[in-house]
Amino acid sequence: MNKSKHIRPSYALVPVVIFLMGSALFPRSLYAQNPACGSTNVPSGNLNLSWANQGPGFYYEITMESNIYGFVFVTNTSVPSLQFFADPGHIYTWGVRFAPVGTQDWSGFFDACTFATDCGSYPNAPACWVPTNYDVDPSSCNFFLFFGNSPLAIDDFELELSTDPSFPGGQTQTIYGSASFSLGDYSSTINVSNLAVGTKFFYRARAINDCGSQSPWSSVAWFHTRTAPKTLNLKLFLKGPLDATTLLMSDGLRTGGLLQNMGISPSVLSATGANAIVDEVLVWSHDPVEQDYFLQGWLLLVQRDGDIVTLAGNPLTVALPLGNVAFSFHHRNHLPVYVANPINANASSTINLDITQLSTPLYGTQATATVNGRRALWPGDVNSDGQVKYAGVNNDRDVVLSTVGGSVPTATITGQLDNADLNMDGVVKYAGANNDRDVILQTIGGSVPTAVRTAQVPF
Ligand SMILES: [Ca+2]
Ligand SMILES: [Ca+2]
Ligand SMILES: [Ca+2]
Repeated sequence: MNKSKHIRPSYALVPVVIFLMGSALFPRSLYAQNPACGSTNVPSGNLNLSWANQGPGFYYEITMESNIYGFVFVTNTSVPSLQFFADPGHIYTWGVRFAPVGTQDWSGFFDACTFATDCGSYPNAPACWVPTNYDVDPSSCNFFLFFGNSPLAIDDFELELSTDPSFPGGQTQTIYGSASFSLGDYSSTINVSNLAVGTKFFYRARAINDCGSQSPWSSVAWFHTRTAPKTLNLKLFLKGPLDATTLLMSDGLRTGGLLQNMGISPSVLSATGANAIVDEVLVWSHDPVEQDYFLQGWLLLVQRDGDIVTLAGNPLTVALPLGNVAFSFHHRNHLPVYVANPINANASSTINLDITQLSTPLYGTQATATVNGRRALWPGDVNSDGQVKYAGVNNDRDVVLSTVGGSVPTATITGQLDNADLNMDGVVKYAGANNDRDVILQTIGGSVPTAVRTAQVPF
């Protein structure tokens, strides 16, 4: 059933001339019994080939060609019959020769015998599996179609693509593909490039067999291509390094030389003042319906004044999923946040999302700390498990202690970029002024050591 028709060479039935010598040794003739030579409208599908029995002591070699695929197979059998899958709409030519068991003393082939198959039943409608989401790359989109578990003799498929779900002529792109299955995998992928940006497309597919018979259309699927590039003006505060009076974050990691080798542009890393770099942050876009579906993620930098920029120091400018998009913001030792109101990415060329403003709704309850009337991400998740814990199993405080050596609480570690440095001053400190342990205690409420603060995100 593996057709592989595009790679198999076509060569004429091996027979006659080469095996004249064998024919002379074994002059008996073989006769096709089923299908009879010259048969037409032979039912396609599983077909039992049979020929004149030569009795015990002989085995047979069968050679099969089709007018569409060329050479199909050559195989041996010890009985005078062979089951074979006949595709619809083919003209098959086959031959059989025989030899005593254990020898290669072949007889001649019987005269080339030809039969034609019917058109078979229409193939089942395929299913359109991919794409289905809002974030399809318009420059290169793979369509993934599935043709059922036993697709009889599907040869090609037809894919229609339109912005109108009724697929009107003149507004519909038609793409033909070859369904070259491998055994057990009845799916096909076809790539379409240069789709329009920021557009909702509908698509459907149908299968075509070798007779040209078409299956019904699949059900209609749809997807959105990404928008044209948008500029994202993003802003957040990390409470760990945030000065509550000036509302500027410390750039102690940068001044301590701990942000080297991160691929940050030198001019960006050397900036001082409000635009000095504090640390890396990660921003993700999400499907606003399937909120745990991460679409795209970007590794970015946060400045002392909260502005989020690329490693080259610019606002993020990217193509986004068409329609509503949600965003989440992450930092390695602060709890992440998820923006509750999805943003319509197609509405304008610029998106402003300021997580420091109390007026920006976030998912969950107390998703951030409030510092001087502004929002700031909760610090203290040293072990990056989405919770800030001061006591008990997997708590974050013990990690701070073990980072400074585990036994002498007044020990400190400097010169390392470490998650335990929660106030991000370049020093890991468990006790004394400006220690990192108290940051954990403040985040969980400051009074009940067993309290736990959990990230307010829907994933
Ligand atoms: Ca700035
Ligand atoms: Ca934790
Ligand atoms: Ca510190």
